[in-house]
Amino acid sequence: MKNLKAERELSLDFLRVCEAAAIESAKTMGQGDRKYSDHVAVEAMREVMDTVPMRGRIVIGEGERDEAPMLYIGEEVGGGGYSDEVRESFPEIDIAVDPLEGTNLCAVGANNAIAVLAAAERGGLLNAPDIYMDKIVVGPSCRGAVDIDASVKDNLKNIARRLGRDVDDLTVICLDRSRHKQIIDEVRAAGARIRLISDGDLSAGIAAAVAGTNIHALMGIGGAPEGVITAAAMKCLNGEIQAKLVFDPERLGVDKSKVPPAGVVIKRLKKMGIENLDKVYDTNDLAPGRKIIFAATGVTDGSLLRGVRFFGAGKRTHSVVMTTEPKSIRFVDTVHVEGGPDVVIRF
Ligand code: VTB
Repeated sequence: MKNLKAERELSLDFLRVCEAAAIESAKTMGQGDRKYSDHVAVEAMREVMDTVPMRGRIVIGEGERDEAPMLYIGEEVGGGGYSDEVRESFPEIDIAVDPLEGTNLCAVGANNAIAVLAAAERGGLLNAPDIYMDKIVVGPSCRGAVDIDASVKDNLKNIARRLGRDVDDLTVICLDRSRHKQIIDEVRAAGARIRLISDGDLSAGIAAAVAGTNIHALMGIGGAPEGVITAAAMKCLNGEIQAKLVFDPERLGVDKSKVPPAGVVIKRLKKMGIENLDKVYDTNDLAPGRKIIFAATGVTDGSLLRGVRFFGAGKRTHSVVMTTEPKSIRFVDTVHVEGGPDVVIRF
């Protein structure tokens, strides 16, 4: 009972963490400086994170210790201001953060930038390397109906069957990258519709798992860290992700000088204990935790969340907070009142 209470409260603490990051980055929306937008999100997230009553450890963050001053992998967070004795009683939590998912989106004021994190008991989130990952994400009705190694055509046929509709009635979401030419061609040939996005395959994956968003699957290669956070969301939403690590520059369609050679990455992966490079990761491999908490706040308007609104005497944020124990999904509309007693709050 005590743990259940602690988890519920932690989820609301993590809500505050995401709200703070979203507000600070939203202030920079459209300024065309993605690095700065990210920087303020990281600072705000880190500051509030430290007030959370937990013994937290970052497992997915802004990079390795020597390349990121804050929220680096392995950093211990939380429990600030409490005595060591009190801290000892706090739960041990692993955390994956993306303080600003879609830095470019925020920099140009485009849709679907979010501040997001996932948390779990120790070991509950895969310490994924910061490389690319091929993914397929679907919602609850299509769990078990897709296979990342199958053709796009077969996957679409199975999704359509589960959803009781024709393939033409499906919409696939995909990052607009040259590496996805084949997927895009195959979706078009199958007769389904497609939404190409410039960035943000994490919020796109979540949209694919929520009915009513008019997105039925996410396909293609994005970041591996985003894949882990997506998996945490899938555990809460009963959706499914299947994924494979990708490091071959040919497949990524990127300039070879921009990514480390495959040999170097393979060495790094082996050092991390990843032996099977072709492994298909499912939802549980990426987020094995039993007690998952997922929180996200809209920075700019999106398909699931509204962006931060500023109204002189305060701010309004829109978030989703989900937990697996108990299974709950809360959409939270918070008014952060800053003005005096005469401030009017609108419905
Ligand atoms: C991916 C995707 C992210 O950036 O990491 C992408 O997972 C980067 O891909 O959601 P490229 O290197 O091809 O640009 C995001 O889209 C975040 O904006």
